[in-house]
Amino acid sequence: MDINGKISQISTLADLDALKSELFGKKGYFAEEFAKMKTIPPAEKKDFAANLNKQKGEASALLDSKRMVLESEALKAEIEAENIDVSLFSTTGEGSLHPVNLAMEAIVDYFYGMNFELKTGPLVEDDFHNFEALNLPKHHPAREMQDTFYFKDETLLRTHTSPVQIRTMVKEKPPLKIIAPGAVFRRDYDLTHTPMFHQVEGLAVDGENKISFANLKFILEDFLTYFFGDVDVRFRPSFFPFTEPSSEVDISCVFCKGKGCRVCSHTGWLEVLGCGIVDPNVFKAVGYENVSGYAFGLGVERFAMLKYRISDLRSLFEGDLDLLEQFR
Ligand code: 2U9
Repeated sequence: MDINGKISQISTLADLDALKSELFGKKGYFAEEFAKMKTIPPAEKKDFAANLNKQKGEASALLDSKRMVLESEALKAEIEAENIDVSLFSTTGEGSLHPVNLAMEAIVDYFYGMNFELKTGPLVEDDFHNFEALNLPKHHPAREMQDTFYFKDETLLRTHTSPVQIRTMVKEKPPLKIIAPGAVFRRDYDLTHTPMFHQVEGLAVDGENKISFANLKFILEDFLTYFFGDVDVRFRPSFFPFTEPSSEVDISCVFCKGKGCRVCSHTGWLEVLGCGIVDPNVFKAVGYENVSGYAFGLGVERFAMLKYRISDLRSLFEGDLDLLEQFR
């Protein structure tokens, strides 16, 4: 029998299985050939058997490699049939930016228009850029508020976008005005906190005594009325390790216009960002001398929720089409 010829003609896995039983089955070719041993003269038996075993081994190996080829062709055909062409037009409607990205773009647009330069940096950071340079030395209790995810090589997921400002100052000379948007990570998970969220932080640095709290108040009041419309803005003293003095900033409640409701806990105010005059220790860490500066930071999810009246933070992370389609 021309076994090689038969195997080379096979084009489907079903044909292959059929040929396999034709060759190796109980009443198959090799069974019948071995049965002929009885009639072979004793002197020729050894050669006959050796030849047959060789044929059998070769046929088995050929069938195995043919099976591999046919199976990979079948898999390729299956993948090609299932292939999704992401460049095709949608039949269900156009996509849209996620509300967090919409808010982030609106925030960045404002500061871009105010001559701030856009900067980004790595999500996996080291201790120096994320903590040490920001006046948060090892074992400082303020680190507990920003616990994060650590890797074995002492790198970590950044807890704020501040390392972007540190990297910029290490590389570039003052004066500078920069805005740093992006994802940040913290060991937090409850109704109002997620392990990943987005921040936009800003930093302005110029010569000694050139930048004051008045400059900071102006830009944030202007920005908040640009973003939220006609709101009142109030500054409250606070503490951050990287700024001194520091302040938290509230806007009059966008839901009740300051009258007091459940969202603002009947205070009439909503806390929206933190800011301050950059602590001299931060400038020392990056080798800046005789400078002054202001910095601020905000959580983009909170801005998106207040602007678009989204009540549950978790809905921003669920890919819920009922929510997302409203932003088309
Ligand atoms: C450098 C120096 C100072 C950035 C600042 C805050 C205050 C702040 C929070 C807002 C809501 C974090 O996302 S949030 O939870 N941020 O309150 N951020 S000052 O200060 C800096 C940054 C970089 C070099």
